[in-house]
Amino acid sequence: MKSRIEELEAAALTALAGAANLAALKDLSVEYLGRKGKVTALLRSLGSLPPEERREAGALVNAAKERLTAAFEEAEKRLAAAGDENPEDALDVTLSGRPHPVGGVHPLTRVLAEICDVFTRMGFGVAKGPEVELDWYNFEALNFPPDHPAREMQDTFFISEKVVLRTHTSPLQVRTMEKTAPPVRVIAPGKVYRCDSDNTHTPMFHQVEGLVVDRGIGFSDLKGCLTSFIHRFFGPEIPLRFRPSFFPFTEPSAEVDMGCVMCKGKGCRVCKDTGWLEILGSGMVHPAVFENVGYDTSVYTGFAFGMGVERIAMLKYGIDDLRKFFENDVRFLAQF
Ligand code: 2U9
Repeated sequence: MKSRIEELEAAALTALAGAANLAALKDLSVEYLGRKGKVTALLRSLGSLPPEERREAGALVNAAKERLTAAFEEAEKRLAAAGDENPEDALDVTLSGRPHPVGGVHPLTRVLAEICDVFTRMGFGVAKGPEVELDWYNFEALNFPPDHPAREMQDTFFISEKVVLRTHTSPLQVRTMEKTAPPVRVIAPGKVYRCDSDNTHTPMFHQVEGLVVDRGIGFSDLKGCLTSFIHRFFGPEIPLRFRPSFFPFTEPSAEVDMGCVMCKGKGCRVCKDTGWLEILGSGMVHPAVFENVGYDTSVYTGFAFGMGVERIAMLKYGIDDLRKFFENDVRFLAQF
């Protein structure tokens, strides 16, 4: 009897050592310690022993059962801590995959990059600079004298009397001209700030401005450059018109309209039944601006232009509400 107990215990411990995972361990536990298991059967068989042997054999089987129970518990802890390493149990290859949503480029970033791309292909450089600006770069150098009424159009956020959040990206071109002698061919993309907030205005928006300075630059260069841009960006068939306008930093100035991309000029809600959409502002750089940066106005002329990126993006993608760009609703953003 003693050797049968020892053999059974040894066999159980060998099997236990080979159990690769919790499921195999459970099967072994049933096989040895379960109600119909081998140890239980051995205990039951004690009844057939002569009474004088029964007591000693009973003690041996019970001791073996206790050791095995402890060994099973130990093995269970070890396997649970190590994680289930049998790939068949760890991985259900029939489960459908978990989707990992892929992020996208924000529509404004995309449109900004596309605008810059058209101009860099034409040979423009890209200027970068501070969003917190000196009054000099934002206004004075651009021919806005102190107390000039045109300053009021800009709804400025003031940091202090002489420091503002830039209301346009024009300071970048002034800084470029200060650093570089003509010829200059640069675009100035970036965030601008105006103290204005309603359905069609946000306190921060994006602009791309441009500046070309050289000998003999005329209004025809302005028209050619902006026509090329709009035709590249919106399509080669789009009609354009140049309307007289006013900006302190350009003279003469012109606003550029393109045929409505929604109704093809027939008249609709977007173009307010005019058939035309205002797309950018432009003009020949005012000589006072050149004087402020030390450019010789008897030698150099130039043109400049500016556009709102949100407006361009709305027209390009048929978006009807400016605020959609800033709500960060993924259902909107995922469409781009
Ligand atoms: C320098 C000289 C001249 C930049 C220009 C405009 C016309 C213009 C608006 C378009 C829509 C601003 O975002 S918007 O509201 N801009 O109409 N901007 S000319 O002229 C410059 C810039 C820099 C040194």
